[in-house]
Amino acid sequence: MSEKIDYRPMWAELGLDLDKHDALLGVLGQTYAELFLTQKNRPDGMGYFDFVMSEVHGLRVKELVDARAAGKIVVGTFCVFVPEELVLAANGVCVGLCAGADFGTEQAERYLPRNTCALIKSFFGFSLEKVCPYLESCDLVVGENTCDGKKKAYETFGDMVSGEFMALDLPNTKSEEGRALLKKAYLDLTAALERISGTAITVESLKAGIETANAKRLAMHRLARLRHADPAPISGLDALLVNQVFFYDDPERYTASVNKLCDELEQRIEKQAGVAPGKTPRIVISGCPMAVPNWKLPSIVEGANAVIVGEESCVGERGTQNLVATEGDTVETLIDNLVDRYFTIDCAVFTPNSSRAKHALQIAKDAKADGLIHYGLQFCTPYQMEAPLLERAVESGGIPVLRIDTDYSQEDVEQLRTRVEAFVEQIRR
Ligand code: BJ8
Repeated sequence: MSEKIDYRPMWAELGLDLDKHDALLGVLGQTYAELFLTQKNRPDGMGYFDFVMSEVHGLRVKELVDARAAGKIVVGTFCVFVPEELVLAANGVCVGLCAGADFGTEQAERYLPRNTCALIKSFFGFSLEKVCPYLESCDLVVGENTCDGKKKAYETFGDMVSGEFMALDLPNTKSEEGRALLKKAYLDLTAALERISGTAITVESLKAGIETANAKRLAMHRLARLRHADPAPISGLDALLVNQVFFYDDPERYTASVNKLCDELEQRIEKQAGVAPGKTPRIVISGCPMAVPNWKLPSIVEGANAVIVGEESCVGERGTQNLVATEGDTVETLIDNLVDRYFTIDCAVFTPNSSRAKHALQIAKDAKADGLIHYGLQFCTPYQMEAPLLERAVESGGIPVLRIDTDYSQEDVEQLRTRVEAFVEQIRR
């Protein structure tokens, strides 16, 4: 059985600090058991995702090590603007590197101002404390120039990674010039991937990559639609986990597992079987991405007898919306297709960015939500600045909004609980 495999030699080989890594896995395992395994009426299909999480630093990392031994490259990313399609086409494996836990904060603050968002501090902390086997497995780490925090942090971070580091210049307006900049970034990335992998990206390989990534997204669209049912067939915590595993797992196996889960959810809906009774207050979360193991706000919301039915987030529908067209006879045409799709991502680093509020309202309406909680990480200027605009747009569409700014610490949990409980009472039908 997998739990008998001793991964410590592999972790040591990757250069991890085994004692600190043990401490991290200990906390992660305990938190996971408390938050996820205690939920009632979970779909059986979540068993696969429980397994993935139990092996998140084990089996999956071994797969990456084996893939590299077989000649593939591993590419680490921090943003949904880095197209997995290109990585797959270059015989690569794409993994998300954002981290969602306070770890190594003191160390991180030697390099970063204290008033840096928790997400950036976290990936610095994981790297400095040598506890992230994904980061240590990367041949290439791509850091995208989006918010000022990330942009400046990568100047330091680029020197800390063991593989190669590439900064990807992204636009901040949805103009023609912005579109051209994004295309240039994808052409540069294509060249870097080809050089590092020694594999030319062809029309066939890029089409295959597009189809694989589209299939993943289609499965997520299906899951999002099924969550519109009342009673909700799956908890928001479990759905968030599925969205988080999106960034780590083997894409084909992942798509098959999500579709299997969706088959089960369809049967549940038919039987009116839910994770919470019908008419339980329904909430959509909108805002900053929640990377593993950032489950703080969703656990508070669902602990307050509400159910989360959608996420306007990069770890959610902002990240998975829209497909890439497969038509085209040249690599450049297919890259144009990538640009067409990725340029629609309404990250708050774009200005203006009114489509995000419209999308949030649409998600809330489709999911028959009673309220929306805007989740901003402290010191995240783009999302915190955009929050009042989004709040006005969503409230004028008839959906009450609660704005929460927080970080990864547990210090404000009781205060958040009080605010969320009051909001849930306010929106109860
Ligand atoms: S496309 S949301 S994944 S940039 S929380 S580091 S914005 S200060 S993560 Fe993001 Fe790409 Fe946009 Fe999505 Fe900066 Fe804010 Fe921190 Fe953030």
